[in-house]
Amino acid sequence: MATLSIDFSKYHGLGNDFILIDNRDIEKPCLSPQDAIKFCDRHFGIGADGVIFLMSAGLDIYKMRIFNSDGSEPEMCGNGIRCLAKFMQDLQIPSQIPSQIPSQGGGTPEGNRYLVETNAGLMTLQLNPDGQVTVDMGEPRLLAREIPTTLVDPDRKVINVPLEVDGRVWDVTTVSMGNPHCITFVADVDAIPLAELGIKFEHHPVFPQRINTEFIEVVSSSYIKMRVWERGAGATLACGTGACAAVVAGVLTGKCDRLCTVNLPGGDLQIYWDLATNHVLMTGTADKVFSGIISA
Ligand code: ZDP
Repeated sequence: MATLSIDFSKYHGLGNDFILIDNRDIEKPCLSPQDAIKFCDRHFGIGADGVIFLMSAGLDIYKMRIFNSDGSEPEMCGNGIRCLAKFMQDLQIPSQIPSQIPSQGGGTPEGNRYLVETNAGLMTLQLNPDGQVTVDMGEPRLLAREIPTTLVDPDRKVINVPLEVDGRVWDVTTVSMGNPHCITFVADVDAIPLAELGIKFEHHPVFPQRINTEFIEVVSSSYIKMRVWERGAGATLACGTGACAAVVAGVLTGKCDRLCTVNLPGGDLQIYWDLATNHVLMTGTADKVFSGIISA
């Protein structure tokens, strides 16, 4: 007998794909982590890297929650939050703050702007007239205890620190964008055995909350190529928080400009780490694929 009947929409940001659910009317996510595992399955379910819930945290206050495809709950999700911005616009939720983008014809400014709470803090989402979404991802966190990692003393930063994984020493830089990232610069990202290494980084004992791992090839100071192994989701076509973390690591190690394009298997993201505010801005696409009803 059917026990569930839930409307959902499928979106993706550069091929990083999510099941989005309007969960504003109830306090808890309407799916359990076990349901998330089931519906994310690409053969026995809808197929996705995660499930995202649009929650209401009070009158006109929105919150994002997300389950990875393994049922774990990360603090934040960069590609997912761009999809959420599109989802909120498609639900005709009015702009919460005045747009910063002047209209072409001099009338009402274009592009909804939303404020969304996450477990990594408050994010500002801007829908751009060209269809892309810019998210103010807030400040990167760099201290070892904020990642968290035991690689160095808790109040120090991990910038180019040697770490042995799979019998090889890698110089790593760690950055938290709310969720933890370990960045390694390599000569050729396509030569990296991603699945084999990624799982070993993810479960390395120096990362008590596990880790997302990004391998970066610097093509130029304003263009880098990234391959990612995500905590709880494995190899994905893109990772928004990872792209932000990679540019922060690139700036800290003198390899990247503050404005940098990150090429991922699913496409490009523009990242800007603003010196004046210390905030990281991420711009990229987010697209709807289809809607349906979960009935199980
Ligand atoms: O931190 C984690 O456990 C990630 N798997 C969360 C998802 C991150 C994501 N790929 C992104 O774009 O930031 C969705």
